[in-house]
Amino acid sequence: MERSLVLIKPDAVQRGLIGEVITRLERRGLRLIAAKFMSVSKELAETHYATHIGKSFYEPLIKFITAAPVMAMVWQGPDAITAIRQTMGKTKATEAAPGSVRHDFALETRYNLTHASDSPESAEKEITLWFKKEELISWERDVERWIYE
Ligand code: 3AN
Repeated sequence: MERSLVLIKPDAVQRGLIGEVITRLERRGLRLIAAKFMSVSKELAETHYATHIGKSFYEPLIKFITAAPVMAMVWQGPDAITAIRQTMGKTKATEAAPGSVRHDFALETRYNLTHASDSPESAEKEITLWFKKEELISWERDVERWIYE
């Protein structure tokens, strides 16, 4: 079973797309195990995007992610990292598959609505960065037996 950090970023929050993104992940069959609506400090933003330091879009990206609240979540499921990134669509909105969140609601890369972990290793790092251990809820979603074994 895999887990992924998912951020509904300031653009999606401002545009009223929190419910839309959560609905898609729930309907896909994934299990929500943590969620908090929060402001992002500069320090948290810089740690989260540390791999992008020095890139042309880094400074605007930090400004963007700290400009308004985000909905931070952890979702779990089989192959969750690939499944969630597929539901979100490719980073560049104009290359995202039809039916994905970024295809359906985004046009530009900076305003691409969501973040989702890109590997099990970064997922574990990101989950530890954004959530305390006790904020992760252990529960059974009964319908899962009709979605996967
Ligand atoms: P993803 O969020 O799909 O994993 P990353 O990790 O390559 O993509 O990029 C992190 C974030 O940085 C993106 N979600 C986007 O907001 C921003 N970003 C990436 N590439 C660009 C770019 N070429 N121009 C502007 N913003 C970018």
